Amino acid sequence: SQQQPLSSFSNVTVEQDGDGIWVVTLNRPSKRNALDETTIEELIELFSKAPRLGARAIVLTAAGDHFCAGLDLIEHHDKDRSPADFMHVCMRWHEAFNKMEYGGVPIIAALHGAVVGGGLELASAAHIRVADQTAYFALPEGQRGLFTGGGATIRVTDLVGKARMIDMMLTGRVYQGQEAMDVGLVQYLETGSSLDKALELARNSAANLPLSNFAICSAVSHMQNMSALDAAYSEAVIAGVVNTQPAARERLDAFAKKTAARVRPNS
Ligand code: 1HE
Repeated sequence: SQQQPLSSFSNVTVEQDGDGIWVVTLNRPSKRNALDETTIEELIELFSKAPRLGARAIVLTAAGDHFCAGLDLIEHHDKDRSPADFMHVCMRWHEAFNKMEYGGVPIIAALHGAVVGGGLELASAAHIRVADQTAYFALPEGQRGLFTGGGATIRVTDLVGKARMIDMMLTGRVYQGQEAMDVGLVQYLETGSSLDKALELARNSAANLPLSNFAICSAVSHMQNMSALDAAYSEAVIAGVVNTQPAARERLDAFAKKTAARVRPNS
């Protein structure tokens, strides 16, 4: 069936170039891009549709001085939600972030300013994180009388390990700069613009065959949820499909004819 186009969003903007590079911008800077229910619904639609609307790589960025302040605390305060209400809120966050992590299209988060609480949960659902010198990371939920509900217990723990995760949650510890790199919160730390670097990485990733990227940006995550035995089986099946794709033939021919680039150390 024909894929429906994107709705017009109020809190998120989407720019697409002719090569399938999408730039998705959280666009509620006056509220530091806090994640309200509307934004989460927009992210669900966007990341559900993007793989079938031709996105080859997506850069996730944000307007204003901060990437994202996490859960919209004012909305949460005003709605005075019940446990069931908030459970359903969290289920929608999981829907959005799972669409990102398992959707098969590379997502590169370009980070600056506060990347805190649910903002860090959002960033951790991307496949690559790039920080600039202003970016800082924390989980202030404990201090606010809250708990993470958007997947941090899984994804941030995967990035930094259990001991650092519990320390961040208990003490509100802030990571930034080289330390954020060293603990694994980000993969790139830029002296210049994180957006420029994320765009470069997106273009590089988009030069891979889409089926390879689909496997990279879904299979690794799925395999983490499996036993080693099932993961090895799945890897064999996926490699069977990906590594025999007709589109790979030309790249293999180039290697055989010695015209393909060789892997060399960084200069
Ligand atoms: C907000 C939010 C928000 C700002 N919800 N409205 N997250 C936090 O605990 C982070 C809370 N926010 C902050 O610590 C700071 O706002 C920032 C470091 C992000 C930015 O500081 P600053 O000085 O630039 O801005 P500000 O003056 O604090 O806020 C500017 C406006 O943004 C103000 O609104 P205004 O209408 O009074 O102008 C703030 O109310 C608004 N704002 N952050 C709503 N978070 C699924 S569970 C997830 C659990 C969590 O994510 S807990 C949240 C953790």
